[in-house]
Amino acid sequence: MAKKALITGITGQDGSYLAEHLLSLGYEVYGLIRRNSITENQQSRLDSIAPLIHTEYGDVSDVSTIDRVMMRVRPDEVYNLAAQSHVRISFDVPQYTAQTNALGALNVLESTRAHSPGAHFYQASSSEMFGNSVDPDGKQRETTRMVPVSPYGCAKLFAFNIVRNYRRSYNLFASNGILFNHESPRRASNFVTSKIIKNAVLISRGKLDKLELGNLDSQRDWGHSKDYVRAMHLILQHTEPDDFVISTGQTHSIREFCEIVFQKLGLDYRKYVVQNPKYMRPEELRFLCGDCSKAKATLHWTPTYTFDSMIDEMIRQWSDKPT
Ligand code: G4F
Repeated sequence: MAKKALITGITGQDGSYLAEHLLSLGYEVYGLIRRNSITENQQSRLDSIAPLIHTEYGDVSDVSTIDRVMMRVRPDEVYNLAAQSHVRISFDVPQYTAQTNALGALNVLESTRAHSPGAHFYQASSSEMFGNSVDPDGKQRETTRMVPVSPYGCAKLFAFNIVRNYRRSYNLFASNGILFNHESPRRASNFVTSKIIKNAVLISRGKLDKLELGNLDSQRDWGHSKDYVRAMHLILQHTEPDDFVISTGQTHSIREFCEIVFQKLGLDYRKYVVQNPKYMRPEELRFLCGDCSKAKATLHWTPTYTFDSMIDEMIRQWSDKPT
């Protein structure tokens, strides 16, 4: 019989790639969709697989819907990807962020414990939980201290810890993937990689003359979402529940990212990129570079995209859009 997977946050970048990956492995895929007043585009990332998956309106903050879906589906695997995923916006909506990212995760976990206790549970934990902690070798790993610097990171840290607590207290198969930044053509354009690429393409066409950004000196370890959803699945196939860093081990500043993208389009970023304090954060996470040796050794996970091939794919996608 086909395994059943329930994905919260299925309409997002990771949710949609994960659904495609699980379908390719023969899973029956169920997804929770948060109702939005603008239906257009809301499920556009799922367009190609819509007839193959089962979706239901729900929200991780609404326990009754989670329980109802959990009881009906009784999934073998639960992937909790639903979140308010934008770090800067979490400073504007800290309570909503905590409700969704912290209590929402607890709601899904508690519902799994109550109605599908044998299910393997995946929590989308984040490198934002580390804050500005870095090990002496310049990396972050599973054992690095977590001292978050944003409401988003604080809420994610609660979810991370409650997953570990439920694992030990109730013997649940509950695991955390500590994912570093991951991008793709499906990344929303208010995250920095998509924003830079989308606007650099517009500039190259003469449709725009400036790109306003915030902090250009922070550094991120950027991988590709498609590689990272494979890791999510592998984490739940492991013999025991555990926590894994998923990263590339390479880091670049936002400035370098601009330089590379503009160069690929035949432009000099220094002529177009300006800073606007509006995009700065009250507290910034300055540096991320993950050590994913544990995932490589235990799960035999390796990324297939390079930094360059990821950028090229994103540039192609934005270049193909009519303007
Ligand atoms: O693309 P970002 O908004 O991603 P951020 O904040 O690192 O968060 C992403 O990665 C986390 C994993 O560590 C996830 F948990 C989270 O859900 C999300 O996917 O910003 C990246 C960097 C930051 O340092 C930011 O200050 O880019 C800098 N930046 C500079 N100008 C900007 C801008 N970020 C955005 N979004 N917009 C700007 O104009």
